[in-house]
Amino acid sequence: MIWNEEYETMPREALESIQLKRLQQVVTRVYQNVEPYRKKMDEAGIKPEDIRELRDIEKLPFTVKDDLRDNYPFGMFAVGLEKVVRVHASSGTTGKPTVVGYTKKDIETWAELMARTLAAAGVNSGDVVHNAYGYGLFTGGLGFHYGAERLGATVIPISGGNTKRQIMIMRDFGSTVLTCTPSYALNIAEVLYDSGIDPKDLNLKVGIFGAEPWSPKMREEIEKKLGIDAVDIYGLSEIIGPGVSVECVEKKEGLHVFEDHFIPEIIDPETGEVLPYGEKGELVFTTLTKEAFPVIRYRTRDITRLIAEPCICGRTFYRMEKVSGRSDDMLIIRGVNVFPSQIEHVLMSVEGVEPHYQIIVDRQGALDMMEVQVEVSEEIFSDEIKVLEGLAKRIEQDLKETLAVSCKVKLVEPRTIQRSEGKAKRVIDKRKI
Ligand code: DLL
Repeated sequence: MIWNEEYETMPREALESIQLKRLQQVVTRVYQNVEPYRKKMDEAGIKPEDIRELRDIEKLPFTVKDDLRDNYPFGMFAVGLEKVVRVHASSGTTGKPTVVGYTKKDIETWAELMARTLAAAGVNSGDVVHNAYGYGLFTGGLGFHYGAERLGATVIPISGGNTKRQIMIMRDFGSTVLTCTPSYALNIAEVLYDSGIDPKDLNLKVGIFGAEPWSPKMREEIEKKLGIDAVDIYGLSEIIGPGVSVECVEKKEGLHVFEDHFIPEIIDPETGEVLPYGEKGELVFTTLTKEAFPVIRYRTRDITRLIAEPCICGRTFYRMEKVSGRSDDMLIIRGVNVFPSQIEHVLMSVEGVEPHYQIIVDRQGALDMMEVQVEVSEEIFSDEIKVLEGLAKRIEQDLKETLAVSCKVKLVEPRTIQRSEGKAKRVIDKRKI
């Protein structure tokens, strides 16, 4: 179902004229109200009047996470706190969190975008949404909550954790929609099987999973184990939270970006150049309508490409391909660039290997060492040592072929790698400590 036909199926030309008008407005607003933006634009010799066509966006300076840190906590808000009705924050890997703010109207916009998101996944007012994203400073819980209410669905604000109780509630309340991270969905599936409950006894029909990268193979696993459609949702606190882009359940291929509110660009992460249409690179977003915390050309570090091809669902918004990794997630192992997503891809193509793994990086003397710990199924684990060793060797070879660097593979007993209740921690890099 399409929640907002008028905007979501708007002809491109009309959409682009709205985008230009809104871009001019937001650039003027940040220039007038947010000192760090004014300073950067003055340094670059750009005035709001220089934005005459959409392509002029390329003249504007980028915004990066450090800009937000340097102006912690509220220094990049474009309105006074008396207009801010909510703050959220995302915990970075280092130091202080990134703080974002919303006016009353921003909360309205967000609820609208999340209603569109849920509708794209096939949710309607008769559905019971089991919302297991974390409630709190994280944007996931409350983002979905407001969207589900706007749509008129019944929302269960369960938040993350206490998986057994989640399952009881899911069964007793007849939840039809599951919203959580993909790693937590797998965790729930596992506990479900342990409790001897057949997923068919539940009412679940669809899950909307995001907030972390997950491979197409992981989707297959979740869909099979829970007997549902699994749809990908993308977003980040700096832009609004969840509700930046989502797959439609009709196609499940590429996430429609809500382009009437956000302009996406793809740049070369090394040079900052905008890449020609269709190329893979770093995703950059400009918000067009946000009042409290507008952002101009924010570098997400997420790697993807844009798809302009029309979609069977009827939405005219461009799609972004499933995020394949982050430019700053890249590990450098003995000089070779390695992405965790490449490792996941290799692991998931091996029979008997479970989707639970962890990558441990350490340094021995001057040499980087990488160990991939991965769970195998009960059957494999109870096999002879020789069989296990053979399998580990095979995965080591496959990884070496893909990554061009060698690593050690350790097959571990089922259920030994810590399960996630929110975003999974895949990499432990001991070199930095
Ligand atoms: O994770 C917002 C969100 C909540 C999205 C619930 C979807 C569902 P942050 O905590 O600020 O916000 O983290 C943002 O998470 O830059 C990506 O690296 C990653 N990420 C989010 N969604 C996806 C996805 C929320 N579908 C960061 N695929 C982003 C891959 C994702 N990575």
